[in-house]
Amino acid sequence: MRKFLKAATALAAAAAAFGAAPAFAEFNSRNIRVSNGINADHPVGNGIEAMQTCLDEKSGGKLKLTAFWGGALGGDLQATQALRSGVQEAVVTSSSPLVGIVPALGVFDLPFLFVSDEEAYQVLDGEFGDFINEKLDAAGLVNLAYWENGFRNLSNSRRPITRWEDLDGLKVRVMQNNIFLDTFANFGANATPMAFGEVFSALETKAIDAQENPYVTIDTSKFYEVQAYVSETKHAYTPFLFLFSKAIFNTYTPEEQQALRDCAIVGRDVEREVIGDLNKASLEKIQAAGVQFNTLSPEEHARILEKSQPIYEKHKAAIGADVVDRVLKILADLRK
Ligand code: TK8
Repeated sequence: MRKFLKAATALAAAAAAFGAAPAFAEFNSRNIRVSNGINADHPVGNGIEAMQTCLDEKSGGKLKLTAFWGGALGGDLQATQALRSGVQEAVVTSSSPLVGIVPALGVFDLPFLFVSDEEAYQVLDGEFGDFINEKLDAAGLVNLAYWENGFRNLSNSRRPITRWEDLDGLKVRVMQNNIFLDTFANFGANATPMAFGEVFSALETKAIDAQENPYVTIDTSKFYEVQAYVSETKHAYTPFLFLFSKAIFNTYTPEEQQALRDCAIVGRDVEREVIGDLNKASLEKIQAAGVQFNTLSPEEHARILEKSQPIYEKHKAAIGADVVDRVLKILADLRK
């Protein structure tokens, strides 16, 4: 009897000790604000949902993402500065408006750098992506993962663009980025830098004629409602960065940090997959709304590519010659 009691007490003590350890002790309750310039029905929304499901499992529901859409917390650049000063946790931003903070990001703005999604994924998810991440880190920004914005195409209210000369005199909104500015000025366009949040009304009031973004953005940001032509130019693949404030990240436990890194990759994969599916549907929706669509012939594609080459030399020093050479070497090896 005594023996039995002793064993039972030991068992109960062990159970109590086990039960007393709070579940997910390494995790604190965190409300993580993630701002976006695009709208909730953009595939970034699917990515954030998948990331949240992953975080719920890993943290027992303690790490919570709250997304703000349509630039509600400010545009890409403004939100990124809020991260750097530690007053906002996270942002999904285009790399292009951030070249003033990290000049090396300009490498992704070089016209016609990537030829396919697969190539972009290999470069971004590989050692080159890590190399850029170190530079972001030095600027107070933790890049959890490269999400997809995608190949950019041109829409306008004037005429189909079938060759680069058709851009002559066209008022094109470009991101706040000198490489985009020069790329379009070089085609003879009147390139106008503007924050994303102002694009719809500028198109609507005809303050500008044209803008360039992936189909899913032309769809979900409703640009097709105020544009008459869409031309498939695929002149750049600019990534989204899932940035976290380094100042805030540094106050998180290693388990919280790891969960965020892992789940940002889960979200990335879902987001890229949904974009892959939605691209075609978005283009169909744009056309069904009455927007005229055209592609460039292979000859004109070759000409526009050729015409863009001086941009590489012109911006090489500003981006960092080592950065440009490095990516070109990786791409040459991938294409062997
Ligand atoms: C949304 C932007 C947008 C980008 C642009 O905040 O500015 O044209 O392509 O997706 O990041």
